[in-house]
Amino acid sequence: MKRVEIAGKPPPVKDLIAPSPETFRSDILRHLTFTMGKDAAHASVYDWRLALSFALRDRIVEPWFAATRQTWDEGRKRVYYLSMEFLIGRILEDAAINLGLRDVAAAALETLGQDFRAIVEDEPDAALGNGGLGRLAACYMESMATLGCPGYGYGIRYEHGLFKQRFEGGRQVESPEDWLNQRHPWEFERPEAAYEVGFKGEVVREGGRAVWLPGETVRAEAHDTPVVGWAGRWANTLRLWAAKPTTLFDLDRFNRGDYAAAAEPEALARTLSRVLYPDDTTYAGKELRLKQEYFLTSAALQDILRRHLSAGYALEDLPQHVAIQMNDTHPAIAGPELIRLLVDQHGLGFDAAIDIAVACLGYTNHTLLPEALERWATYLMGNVLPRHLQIIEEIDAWHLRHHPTRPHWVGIVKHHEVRMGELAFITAHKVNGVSALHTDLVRQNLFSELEALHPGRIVNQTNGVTPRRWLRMANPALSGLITKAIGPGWEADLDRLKGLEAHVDDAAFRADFAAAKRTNKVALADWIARTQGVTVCPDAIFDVQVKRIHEYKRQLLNILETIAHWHAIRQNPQGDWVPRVRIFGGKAAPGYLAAKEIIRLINDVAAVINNDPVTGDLLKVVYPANYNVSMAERLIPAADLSEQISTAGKEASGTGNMKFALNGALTIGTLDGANVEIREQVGPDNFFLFGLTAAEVVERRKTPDHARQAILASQPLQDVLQMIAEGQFSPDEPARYHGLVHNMWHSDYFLVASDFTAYAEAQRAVEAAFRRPDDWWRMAALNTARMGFFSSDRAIRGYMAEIWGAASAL
Ligand code: 26V
Repeated sequence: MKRVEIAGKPPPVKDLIAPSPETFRSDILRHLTFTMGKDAAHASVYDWRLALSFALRDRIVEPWFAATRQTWDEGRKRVYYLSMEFLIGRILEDAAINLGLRDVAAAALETLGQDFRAIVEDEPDAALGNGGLGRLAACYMESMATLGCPGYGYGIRYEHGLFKQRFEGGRQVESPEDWLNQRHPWEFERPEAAYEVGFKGEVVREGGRAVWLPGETVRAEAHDTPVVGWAGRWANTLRLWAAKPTTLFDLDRFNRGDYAAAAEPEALARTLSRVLYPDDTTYAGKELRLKQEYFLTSAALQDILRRHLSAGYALEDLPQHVAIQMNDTHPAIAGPELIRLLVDQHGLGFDAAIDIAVACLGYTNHTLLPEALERWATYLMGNVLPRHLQIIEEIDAWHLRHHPTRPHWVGIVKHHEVRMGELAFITAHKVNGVSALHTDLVRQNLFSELEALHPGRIVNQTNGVTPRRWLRMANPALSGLITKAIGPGWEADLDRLKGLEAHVDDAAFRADFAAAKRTNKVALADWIARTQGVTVCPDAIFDVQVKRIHEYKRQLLNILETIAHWHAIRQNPQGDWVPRVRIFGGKAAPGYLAAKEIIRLINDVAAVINNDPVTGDLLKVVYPANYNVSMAERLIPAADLSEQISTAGKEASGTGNMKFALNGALTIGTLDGANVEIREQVGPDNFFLFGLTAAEVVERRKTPDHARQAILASQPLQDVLQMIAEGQFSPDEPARYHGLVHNMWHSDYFLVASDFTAYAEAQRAVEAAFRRPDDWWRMAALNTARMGFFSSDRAIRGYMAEIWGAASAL
C-alpha cells in the first residue's frame, strides 16, 4: 500500500490510502466476473466500464459512511439543495480524480489491455438539466463535498434527460435521450426510503383543523448517488426521486382483459419522473410541471422532517439543524409544504410554522427575464394543490398584516395568479442573486418593493465552477503545467493560481502555456475532422460560443459578424488575415422558433463558408450537434477566445465564461452578469470589452428606430443583411430569412445592430493581439492566474457563512 499525499486546504482528516495498480486490477476483475458475469476474454467496453465504476464506487463508500456517521455524531447542521435540475455529465473520471485513483485505474486497465480514455468516453452524460442552472447545482454538490459541508442534493430521477439534438438540412431535430437504458452504476436504490405525495382532491375541516384528502397519490422512491469531494475526504448524497404508483395495477380490470386500463395507475405515476422539461426560456403553465415541482419538494421535505425527528430533535429547533436552498422558484412550493406539514400533520400553529419555514429557507434567483418567471393560475394551483393554495393565501395575508404599508400591487396572489418569485422571497430569510450586477438588478427592479420591506434580505453570491472537473480533469495539459509551476494542491485552493503571475514574464513558461493550449487545439481539430468532416488549422484563433441558443445570448451577433468578416476577406483575399475557426454549440428549446431559425442560419452560413476556396483556411465555421457537458470538456480547454456577448442586463451570471477564462481563453464580452467581475479580476487589459451597458440598453430602447439607425450607420452590417435577404446562404429558398432580416430592421429587441460595430472592432483588436504571441500568451496566462475567485468552493463558503449558517465538518 502506498500513501497518497494530496496537498491543499483544508488539512487532511484522513489521507486516502490508494491501492496499487495490482490491487485495483483485481478489484476490477472481481467486478467483471462477479458483478457483470463476464469473462475478460468476452467483455465489451461497457462491461469494463461498469466493472471499473463498481471498483471505484467501492472506494467511495467508506468516506461516505464516515461522513454520514460524523454528521449524526456531531449533531451537525445539514444543507439541503432542492433543484429540478442537476446537469452532471459523466461521473467516472471525476470520481476517479477526486479519489486520487485516476492514474492507478489507467495503469491497472493498461495491464488488462484496456484503454482508460475509451472506457471513460463510453459513459453517457447524466443530462438532468437544461443549462447553467443545472450545471451550477452539479458544481455546488461537488464543492459541498470538497469542503465537508454536510448536505444532500434533492432532485428528480428523470428517465429521459435533456433531448438529443441532431441537424437535418441545418435544422435542429430532437430525439429522446435514454441514459437509463443501460445500468447506472453510481446509484443505490433505496426502496425503503419512500414517501407518498398527493395531488388534487379536497380539503375538509375536522374539529377546526384542515384535512387534505388527495384525489391522487404517487410514491416517491429514493435513488442515492454518492458525491465525493477532492481527495476523498468527504462524500455527500445526491438523492433523486423516482415516481412509482401507490397501487401497482387494477387486477379486476386486468382479469376482465382490459390490460391497457389495468396499467393506468402505473402509467400515470411514471409520467411524473419521465422527462425533463426542455424549455428554460419561457414559462408555460403546464400542470405536469407543477406536479413535478411538488413531487420533488414534498418528498424532500418529508425526508428532511423524518431525519430531524429520528434524531430526537424538536420541530421548533428545525432551523438549527436544517438549511434548505431553493434553486430558483421551481421548488418554491417548499414554504407552503413545510408549513402544511408542520400545521396539519404536527399540530403547530401557523405563526410558529411560518417562522420556522422562513428561518430554514433560502432562495436563489437565476433570471430576470419576465417570460421565465414562474406564476401559476390560481385555478390550476387550487385544483392540483388545494390545501397549498389556502396556505399561500394565508402567507400573503400574514405578510400584509406584518407590512401594512405594502403597496397594493405587491403580493403573492395577484390577478388570479400565484407569483412564485414573491412566494419564494417572502418565505425565505435570504434571497440571492448570482453575480454582483444581477443582484443589483434584482434589488432595483425585480424585488424593489420587497427589498424595502425586508432590507438586507437580498444578498449576492457570485457563481463559481468546480476546478476539479473544469481544469484538472478537462485540461490535463494545463493542469500539469500549473502543478509544475506552483506545486500541487491548487485544485482545492484555487487562489493559489495567483502564483502563476510570477511566471508570466518568463518566455519559457509562456511557451509551455501556449504548448498546452496547442495540444488541446490539435486534439479538438482531430475530433472535428473525424466527427464533422471539416478540416481546421490548429494555428487559427479558436473562437467558441457554447451555451443554450437564446436571442438574448446573441449567437446572431456572432454569425452576422462572421459573415461580415468572410465578406471582407473575399474583397481582399491577399490581405494579411488572421485565420479563425468560429465554433458554435448549443440547443434551442423545442418550441423556441426564433432560436431554431438562428441555428439554421449558422448551419447554412457554415455550409457556404466552409466550401469557399477563396477564404479556405482563413475562416471556418463549425457547429457540432448535441452540445453537452462532455462536449464542453473538449471545447473549452481548446478555446483561444470565449464569446460572452449577451445584451447587457440579461445574463444573470454565466458560468461558461468562468470555465473559459480559467482555461486560458481571452473573453470578448459585454458588461453583463459575471463578465463584470471576471474583467475586474483578470484586469481590463486582459479582456476584450465592447457594447452598451445595462443602463445604456434601457436608454437605447427608448429610441424608436434604434435598429434602423444602427444598420444605416454600418455599411458592413447593411451588406450582411443584404446577402442574407438575397438568399446567398439559402439559394434553394432565397426568402428563408426574410423574417429574420425584417426583424433586424424593425425591432431588434436585443440590440444586435446597436452593438454590431463595437463588436466588430473588438474582434479586430482580438486579431491584433493574436499577432503578438508574447502579449497574447501573457494575457491568457494572467487570465488563468487570476480566476481563483470563481471556484465554486468560494461560492459555497459564501452560502455557508451568509445563508446557511453551516460549518465545515473537516
Ligand atoms: C426556467 C424555467 C421556467 C419553467 C420551465 C422550466 C424552466 C427551467 C429553467 C428555468 C430557469 C432558467 C434560468 C437559468 O438557467 N438561469 C441561468 O442560471 C445560471 C446559473 O446561475 C446563470 O449563470 C445564467 O446566467 C442564467 O441564465
